[in-house]
Amino acid sequence: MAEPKRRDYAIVAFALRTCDAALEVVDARFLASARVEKMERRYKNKLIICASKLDLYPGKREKGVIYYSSKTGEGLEEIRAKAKEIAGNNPYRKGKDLKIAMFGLPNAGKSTLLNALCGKRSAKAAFRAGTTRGPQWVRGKDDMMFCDTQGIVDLQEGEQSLAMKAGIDVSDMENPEGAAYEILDRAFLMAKNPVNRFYGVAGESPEDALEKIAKKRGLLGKGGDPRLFEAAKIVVRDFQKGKFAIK
Ligand SMILES: Nc1nc2c(ncn2[C@@H]2O[C@H](COP(=O)(O)OP(=O)(O)OP(=O)(O)O)[C@@H](O)[C@H]2O)c(=O)[nH]1
Ligand SMILES: [Mg+2]
Repeated sequence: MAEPKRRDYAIVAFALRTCDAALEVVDARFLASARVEKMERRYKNKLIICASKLDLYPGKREKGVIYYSSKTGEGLEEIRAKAKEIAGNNPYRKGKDLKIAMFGLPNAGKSTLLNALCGKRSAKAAFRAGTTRGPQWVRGKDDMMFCDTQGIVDLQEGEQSLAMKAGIDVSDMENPEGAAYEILDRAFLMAKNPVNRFYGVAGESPEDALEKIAKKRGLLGKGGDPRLFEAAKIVVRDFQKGKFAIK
């Protein structure tokens, strides 16, 4: 897996080098852990940090970050205005177009943001990390050109930590149980266990909860054993989609 990831980095870095403003798209729920610091440092002069999925995140807001929701439209105008300002001020800009490129982890919301800013559905967006495979330039209003890019991940990042930021699709995971137990462990520390509540089970421990979720969903193998691998995929995906929130 290392080679394609390295290639993705180089391709995205090229798009960022040639743009006048760089929009980093980070899921607001995972702002502390899901930023691509290497790119932030390299392109700090033209960087705008945009925290997506505000509709799924009622928490505290960090300074210097624009929070927005592609669902409700909140914050989009602020991003458009800031991008226009930074791109327009670039003294090295070539030509009339204001070139604005997106970057961030897979599934962060880059393609959806590009479509919202352009007012058309040009970029393919879907709930599957790895939907965008390469850069795509799309013309917006006011001489603005937007570039969608594929998601990038740290070469050293493991699948469990990536899953906790919704940056890997469960169908690509070798061990979804690892992430599911992390989610369940954290849910069990909360006063009103959001996982037990969401699935309508009375799990007494993380292990017991996963078994009960599997049974409730009819995920049973030979001899009636609960299929924990399948149940874990459901829990991780529902968590990634924001069906329940954990601290
Ligand atoms: N609730 C909510 N969902 C969002 C928002 N923005 C994006 N999404 C959802 O997040 C999922 C991923 O969105 P994409 O735009 O495809 O993400 P991406 O960053 O382009 O992903 P890759 O192409 O895999 O790198 C989709 O299911 C979107 O509908 C938002 O502001 N709020
Ligand atoms: Mg995309």
